[in-house]
Amino acid sequence: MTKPYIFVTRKCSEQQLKPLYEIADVEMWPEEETPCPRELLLKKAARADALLTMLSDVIDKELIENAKNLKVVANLAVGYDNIDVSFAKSKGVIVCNTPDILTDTTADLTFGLLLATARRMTEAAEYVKENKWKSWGPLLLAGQDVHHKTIGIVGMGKIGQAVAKRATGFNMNILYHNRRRNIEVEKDLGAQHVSFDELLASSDYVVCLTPLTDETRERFNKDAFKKMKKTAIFINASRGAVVNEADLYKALISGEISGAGLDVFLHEPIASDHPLIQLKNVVALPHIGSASSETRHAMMKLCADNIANVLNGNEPKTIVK
Ligand code: 8YV
Repeated sequence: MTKPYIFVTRKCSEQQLKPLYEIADVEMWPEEETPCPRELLLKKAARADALLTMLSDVIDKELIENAKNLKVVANLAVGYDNIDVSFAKSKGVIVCNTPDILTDTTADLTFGLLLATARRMTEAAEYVKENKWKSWGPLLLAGQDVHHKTIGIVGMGKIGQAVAKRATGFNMNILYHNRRRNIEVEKDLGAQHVSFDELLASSDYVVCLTPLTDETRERFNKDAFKKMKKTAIFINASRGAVVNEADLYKALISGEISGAGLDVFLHEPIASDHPLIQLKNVVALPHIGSASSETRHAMMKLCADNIANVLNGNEPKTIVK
């Protein structure tokens, strides 16, 4: 019997993918940072039994339609907005993601980004490295406090809750907005559910952690930024497309809000001359929410286990429903 064929769209640790090498012919795109070109991905997918994919791979109708042997797509991410899940399902293709194991790592980064933006850490670090530190002034690089301020979390899923937990350590007042209220979170973390508008108006830090859906696309637009405090800092660790970047840029230069910490962008990688990332009051990161070595390795292993389970006729560990 011929072995199944698995295509892995980016260089991953072979050690973590061991369960796959034991049961299949595994081919891996050899680049760590450059995505597999679309044409090649289509070609590989056409004969693949399984794909291990990244957020940057578009797994759409065209690809799925032509992938006659495809049984499972394991996405190295908790999000799956790059995959046409309902079409995959209609073709009997199972979609898996990597929830839970990245929750704390992503919450650490999100809270760190909030701290870095509020306390102007990247600007201050550059100041030292660029040899600008010649003396000391009482308001030199003064940022704003985080402790005892109000954090407003939009999207109180697992990562949102983990961020809220961190905020309690900073004695923050916690507001949240979510499609569904979560009474447990309210009891455990003292978080208060409010409307989107109330959250915008009352928060010192507005933290976006929603998945990208038709409902959340460009939710942070000029109307939203207008409703925020002039001193507010906007943090985005979900998806770039939940923000209208032109509106965010205008809000930042006009002083409608005071700063932004962004780990995600509409087009990634963002162009180095993009006006948004030139601003002093913006801290920009290259989508590293889950990027600790431990977590990324665990994500690879989970993808491998999910694919192996499906190809062996078993239930995957984490399936997108
Ligand atoms: C990804 C993410 O893991 O999990 C997600 O949804 O956004 C990140 O943690 C990363 O972009 C690799 O695909």
